[in-house]
Amino acid sequence: MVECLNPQIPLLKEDLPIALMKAIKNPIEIACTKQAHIYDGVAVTKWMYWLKKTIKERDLDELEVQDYLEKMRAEQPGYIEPSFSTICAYNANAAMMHYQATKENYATIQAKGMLLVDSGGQYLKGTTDITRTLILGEVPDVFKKHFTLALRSMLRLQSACFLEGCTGLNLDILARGPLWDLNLDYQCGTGHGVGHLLNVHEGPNGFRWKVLANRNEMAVLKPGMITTNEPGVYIEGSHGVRHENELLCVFKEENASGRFLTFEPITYAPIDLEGVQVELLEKAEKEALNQYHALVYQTLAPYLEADVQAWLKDITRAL
Ligand SMILES: [Mn+2]
Repeated sequence: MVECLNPQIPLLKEDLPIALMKAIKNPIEIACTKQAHIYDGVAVTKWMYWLKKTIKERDLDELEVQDYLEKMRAEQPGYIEPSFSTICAYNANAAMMHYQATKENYATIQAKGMLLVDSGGQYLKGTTDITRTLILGEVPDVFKKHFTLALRSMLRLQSACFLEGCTGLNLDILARGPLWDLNLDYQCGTGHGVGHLLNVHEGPNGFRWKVLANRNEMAVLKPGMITTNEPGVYIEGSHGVRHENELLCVFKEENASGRFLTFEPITYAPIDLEGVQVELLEKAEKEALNQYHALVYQTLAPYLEADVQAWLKDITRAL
């Protein structure tokens, strides 16, 4: 029981069975949400192609860039609306985790620096949430260093293999470890559950390192759960980078040691290789990136016109 404004009506604070029924997606929800992610990936890829091409020709601004992404999503089958307000943040703006460009306050984007865009869509087939950080031209070396660091974090969690019984608290260090090694951190969770054509933030599953009494994200990870994986590096007054894929928890193998689970990324969009410093990637991380990019290309190519497809082929090339 918890306190309530009207003490005559106590609130029940128990885990209700419906929370897990929502969080563990059934086979139809999984098949549909994968289709929604393909549509979303097509929209994001077309938008990235446009952005990379257009910024070489003229300046853009944060509002125009986010409007174009919305336009690409609106062309997709069953698209309804954004799943949350888009964060389109240039250079130092990206260091503010919840920055929002407005008509009164937005930045001009030039063919240099880095752009972070966190966005998602509600489709009849499901809900998406994706972040990509794009290199727009010349950037200081430290931007690429942090781009690669956040990517290592994302890839390590995406590649996790773990015993059933783990919560997001057990696995968070896989993402946060590379940052902690350098005395860096991001002041937020690593990821959250995603609803099926429902809230883009949905408990009880999530990835975070800290036990917070007022949050219920201690759920044991189960096959069928979908959780975002979105580590980042934020340097106040300078830049911010975040890479976000959604992960579907799946069964891997059962043996004498127990029941092993792993993740399958269900976000299909390229990582901007222009930001990657290959020499900073460990062997397994490089393999995970190549494997992910092969999946992205194979999944999206049939939906793309020749020019976008050729661009995607190049940006997803194996390192
Ligand atoms: Mn998210």
